[in-house]
Amino acid sequence: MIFTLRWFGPDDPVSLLSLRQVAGLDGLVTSLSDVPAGAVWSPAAIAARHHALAAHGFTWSVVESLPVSEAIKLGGPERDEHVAAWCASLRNLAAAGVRTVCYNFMPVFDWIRTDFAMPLADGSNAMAYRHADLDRFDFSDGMERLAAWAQGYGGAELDALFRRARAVSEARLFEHLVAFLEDVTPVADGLGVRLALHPDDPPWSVFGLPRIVSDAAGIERILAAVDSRANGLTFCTGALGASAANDLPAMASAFAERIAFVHARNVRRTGERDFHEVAHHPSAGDVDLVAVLEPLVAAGVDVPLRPDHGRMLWGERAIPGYGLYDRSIGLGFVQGATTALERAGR
Ligand code: DNO
Repeated sequence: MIFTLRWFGPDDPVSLLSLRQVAGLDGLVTSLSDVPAGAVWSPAAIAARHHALAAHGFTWSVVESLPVSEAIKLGGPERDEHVAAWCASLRNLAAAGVRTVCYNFMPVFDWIRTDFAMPLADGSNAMAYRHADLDRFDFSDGMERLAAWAQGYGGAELDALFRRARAVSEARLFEHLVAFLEDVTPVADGLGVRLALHPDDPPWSVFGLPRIVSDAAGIERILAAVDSRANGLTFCTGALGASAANDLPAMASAFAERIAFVHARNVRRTGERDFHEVAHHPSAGDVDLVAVLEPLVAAGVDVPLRPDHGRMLWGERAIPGYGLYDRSIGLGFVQGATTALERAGR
C-alpha cells in the first residue's frame, strides 16, 4: 500500500510541516479546490501545487477530487464541454505525474452529516449522521460549503438544482455515469491514470436525490459497464460501512482488482440510517479494518490508502473529520495491520 494523508491546500489548518512529522507517509492527497467544476486544471496551477508539496519532500499521489459538474451528472447543455475539460485536466495531471484521480457521482451534495462535532463519551468529538435530522436543514440561504466539497450553491440556485436532480431517476443517473465513463476511461487508460469513483456517503438517498454507488450490486454494474482497470473504485470503508447490509471484507475481496484507492474509516452504527464516526481501531466501531485489509493484501493490491476522518482530539481545531491527531493514529494502525498481514503471508 502507498500510505497517504489528505491536505486541503494552503488554507488547511494542518500544515505541511506538521504532516512532515508523520512517520511512513509515502505521499499526499490533494486537490485544486478553487477551480470550479467544469473548468480545466491548468498546467501552471498543477505545477504550483506540485511544487508546494515537493518543497516539503512530498509526492502528489492522488487527486481528490477532480469534481464532476452537475451538467455531467444530471445532463445539461454544457455536458460535452465539461467532459472535454475533465479530460484536459487528466492530461495535465498525468503530465505532472499524478496517476490516481478520485471523483464522485453524487448529485448536488458530496458527503453529508447532520452533526459535525458530536461530543463522544471520551471527551473528543466526531461527525454524526441521523437520517431524521435531515428535515432540520434549512437551505433558504443556500448551503454552507464544506471544505471537502468541490462546490456549494446559493439559495435560488440550490432550489432549481434540487428540482432538476430529483427529476433524474437512478436509471438515468446510471446512464449518465456510464456515458461519462465511456468518454473518460479510454483517455485515463492511455495516460496510465486510474480513476477512483467514491461511493455515496451515506450510502442511501438524501433529500430525495438519486444515488447509485451505495452497495455491491451498484458498484458491480458500474465496473462491468466499462470493464477497464482504469475505471476503478475508491473503497471507502466509512461510506459503505454506514450500511449494515454492506459486507465490507466480501466487497474488498470481490472488487480487489478494481480498487484504485482506499479510504480507511470506521463508523459506529446507531440505527438503520444513523451512525457516527469513531477511531480507526476495530474495537471502536462496526468496521473491522483488518478484515478489510486482509483480502486486499492477499490479492497484492498496492494502491494509495489514506485514513479518512477521525475524531477531533485534545482540543484540536481543524476541518471536521480532518484533524491531524486521529488521522495520524489511524495511519499508524493501518500501517501496522498491513505490515503484519504482509509478513504473515510470506
Ligand atoms: C469526505 C470525502 C469525500 C470525497 C469525495 C470524492 O471526507 O471522503 O468528500 O473526497 O466524495 O469525490
